[in-house]
Amino acid sequence: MTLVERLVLGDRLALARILTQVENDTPDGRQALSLLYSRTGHAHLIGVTGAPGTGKSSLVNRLAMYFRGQNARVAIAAVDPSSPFTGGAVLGDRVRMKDLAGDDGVFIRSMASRGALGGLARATAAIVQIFDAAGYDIVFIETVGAGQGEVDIARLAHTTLVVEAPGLGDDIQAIKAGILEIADILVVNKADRPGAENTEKALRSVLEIASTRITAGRHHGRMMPTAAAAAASDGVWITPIQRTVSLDGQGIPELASKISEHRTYLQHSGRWRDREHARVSGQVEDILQQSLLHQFHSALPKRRYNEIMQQVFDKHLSPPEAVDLLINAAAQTEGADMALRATLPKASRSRRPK
Ligand SMILES: Nc1nc2c(ncn2[C@@H]2O[C@H](COP(=O)(O)OP(=O)(O)OP(=O)(O)O)[C@@H](O)[C@H]2O)c(=O)[nH]1
Ligand SMILES: [Mg+2]
Repeated sequence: MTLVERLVLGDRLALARILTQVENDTPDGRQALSLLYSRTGHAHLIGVTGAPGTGKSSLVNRLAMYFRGQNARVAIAAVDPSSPFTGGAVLGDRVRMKDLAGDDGVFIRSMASRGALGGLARATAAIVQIFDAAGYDIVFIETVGAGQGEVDIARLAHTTLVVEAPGLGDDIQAIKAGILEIADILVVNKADRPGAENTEKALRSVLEIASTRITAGRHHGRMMPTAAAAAASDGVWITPIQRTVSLDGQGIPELASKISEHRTYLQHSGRWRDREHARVSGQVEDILQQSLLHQFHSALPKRRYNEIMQQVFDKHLSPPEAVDLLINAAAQTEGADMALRATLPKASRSRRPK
């Protein structure tokens, strides 16, 4: 039996192996992804992001247990772009998620970044699809921080939770700057700690500012807050704030029902499909770029590449001129791929490289 056949039958070892292949983007991994793709599209993808130590893993642990209680199968991808050390991240998450150990309906995967965040987003997208195809109903994607990389990863999700905790004070500023825009639900975790109320108030005022802007109609395009985006069309989703205590589970059932409400909202408003389409086209674009670049580099001799680069360094060629020349040179090499030839800029198609 093949690994893919075993995965479909629920074999966890096969799933683990395929996840590794997919994460490393091996030919076997790509093949598995292709074979399994038609089985995807059922899982609810839930992104969980926020500053380090706000309690994301503990929260995911609690939510996972809650959804298990409703008989959903739950997978967790814990992404740690900030730490280059696999060991620490894996160990920490395993320990905190120990409540779920031994449960067959739960699968936890920790991923450490290997430098490139673009690569990490690509790997995460693929891993999430494998979980989906393997029949997990809910897939959590935990990421740390508030950078572009995390935003890219959050875009993979249908529902994004942004987790705050009291005592971080000025972090609200950072939230204002960007991450709030991706939040479908705001969570004030560690509500047992002093200052939870102030954190919630601060978040609420930020949300109010955002919603005033909606009414003023000043937000356009992808970067507008989800609430604004929703209000701009027929359906309305007002980003709720939920207090939780991951230590003892307070607020978890309420948070879980907000997550389910968001899913219903997405499905009824047509936004579920929109998000699916956005995610999948982003994935295709990403693979397309990667593969064209790969074809380009394998077609063009390194020596020729360096010669042209040297001309840019010497100011004999501008960067755009160099790109024209490079593409032209690569497309005219023996055995250059058809796809690469098609990328030839029209103007330079007849021109011979210098
Ligand atoms: N008092 C209190 N402590 C909490 C709560 N939730 C989590 N913690 C503690 O906060 C610490 C960090 O929790 P994690 O769940 O690892 O937080 P995280 O956001 O996943 O951390 P990173 O992945 O390292 O960014 C741990 O010591 C938890 O026990 C809570 O609701 N109240
Ligand atoms: Mg964590």
